[in-house]
Amino acid sequence: MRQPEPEPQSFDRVLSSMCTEPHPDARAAAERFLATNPGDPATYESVAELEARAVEGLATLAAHSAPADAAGYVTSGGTEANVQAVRSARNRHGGSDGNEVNVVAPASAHFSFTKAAEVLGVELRTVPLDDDFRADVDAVAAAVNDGTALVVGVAGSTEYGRVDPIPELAAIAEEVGARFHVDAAWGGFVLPFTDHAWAFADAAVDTLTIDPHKYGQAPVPAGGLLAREDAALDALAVDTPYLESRSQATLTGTRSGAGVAGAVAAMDALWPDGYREAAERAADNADWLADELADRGYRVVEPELPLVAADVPESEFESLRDAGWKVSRTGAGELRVVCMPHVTRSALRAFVDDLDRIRR
Ligand code: 0PR
Repeated sequence: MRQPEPEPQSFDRVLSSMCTEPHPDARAAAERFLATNPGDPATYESVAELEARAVEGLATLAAHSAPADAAGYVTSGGTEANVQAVRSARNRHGGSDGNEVNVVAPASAHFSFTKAAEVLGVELRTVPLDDDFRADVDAVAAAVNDGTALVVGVAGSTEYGRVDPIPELAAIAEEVGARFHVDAAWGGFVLPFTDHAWAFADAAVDTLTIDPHKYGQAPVPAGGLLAREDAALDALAVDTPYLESRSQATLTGTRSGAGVAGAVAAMDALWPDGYREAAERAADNADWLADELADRGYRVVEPELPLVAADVPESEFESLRDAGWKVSRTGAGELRVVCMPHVTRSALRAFVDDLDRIRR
């Protein structure tokens, strides 16, 4: 018997996700390319052409200029991009020949780096943050050595939306002959409209994660990996003897053509004005919410990018969840609200009204 189809989650009360409603053009493009596989570019030629445009678009964001040139591809989310950045650096540092290599990352780095270290057999050296949740530069300098294949900086951290001191971290990596990777999976589509130094234009960044399916308003699972040099991708290539294309640098084999086409359509529709407007609206919303929470006596972590964290007691947090709000908590237990494009001011007002009702 056919079961009734469940409805997808409505975004009305989703305040903790880094996914968002895709742009209508992106949704339409994704549907058209649902059955295509960019992993076989000799067969699915048009989606392969689209992927080159996606990389050019992402490179434009990361270089602050157009036209921009970078190697890269559309990954399955930020996790694949981060795993591949670690894998590329490991291989280029001799780690695939049995040498022991390590990766140095701030404690704020996403858990995908833990997965990468485990799968790739590299040591992950996690270093402490400063008192504003950014990588502590001195701690990073103390942790690197000759075996360091990769230093990681985060531009838009998952828990607090912080941007690490990217140029300083790049300099440390360079000094010890390590590669430097920036994880801008979430921040990448907001940062071009701020004055943060975070990307190819600002520092010697070797590889960069920047996900269209987060702030880029593309459909899941469109992540992005960029590399300054082709050699970073060459270090990932394996032979593919029975395909017309002779090698493959991606981690997954069959990939989402919908993600690729959706990413291009979203960037065509929104870069740069649409993304600028979304970033400005999100920043205003985050500031507004931070003020409202501070006015009510909560300790609020000042938003830097559009993400608000505040100390809200467990019982109130649970009541907000019971009221249908999809909120989450940081590792330290603070309520976390990610002001994605679907999060409107009126939704935040309703959220604060519910909080007031709960507190009474
Ligand atoms: N890098 C950063 C800085 C991230 O924040 C994330 C995901 C990743 C890498 C990994 O990206 P993928 O999840 O695309 O592989 N950050 C969110 C998180 O872990 C992901 C997320 C998205 C969680 C949507 C919930 C959700 O509904 O919180």
